[in-house]
Amino acid sequence: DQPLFDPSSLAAARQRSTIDFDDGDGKYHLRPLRSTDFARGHLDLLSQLTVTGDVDRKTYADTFAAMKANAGTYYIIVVEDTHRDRIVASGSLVLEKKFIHSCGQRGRIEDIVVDSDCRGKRFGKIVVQHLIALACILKCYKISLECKDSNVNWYSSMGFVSEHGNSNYMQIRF
Ligand code: 16G
Repeated sequence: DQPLFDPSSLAAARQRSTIDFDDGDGKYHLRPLRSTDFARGHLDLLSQLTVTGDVDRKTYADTFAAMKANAGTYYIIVVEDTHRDRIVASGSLVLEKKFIHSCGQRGRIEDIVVDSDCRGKRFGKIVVQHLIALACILKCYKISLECKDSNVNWYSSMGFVSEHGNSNYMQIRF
């Protein structure tokens, strides 16, 4: 059982994040994805966002290992409900190296999903705000995302701005 990335960078992001995480007296943990999260229903949660396909434990573990081997690229954070041993929120930050912007890097925010049973706890905002703080710490010059029409206002409320005349393509420049 290993974390996808060094938890200390998430701890640093937590200090910068402007939103307070109510952990329900220790019931909820905000942490990097772990290789054992297959058993905690990570894919079931992702299936609330889109098709996941029929992925078995080994394929999940191989994909996790491939992500982890690309150090400094994949940052997936989750909220675990420790009472139910389930993942109830998840979001990804993926970094891409560039020659432009002084050999900088950009980030992409992907696969933001909150369990439909856990709405109203602000877990979505907490995950996204921590990914924004993480991108800042990791020195991204910008982060971007694509989202449904119905989520444009929600992402605007966290500082994302539509660009190129496409309201569903949104970014934050640091
Ligand atoms: C949304 C997600 C994107 C995800 C896609 C899946 C965010 C900000 N956007 O656009 O990351 O990959 O849905 O839909 O979470 P698809 O199966 O049609 O690609």
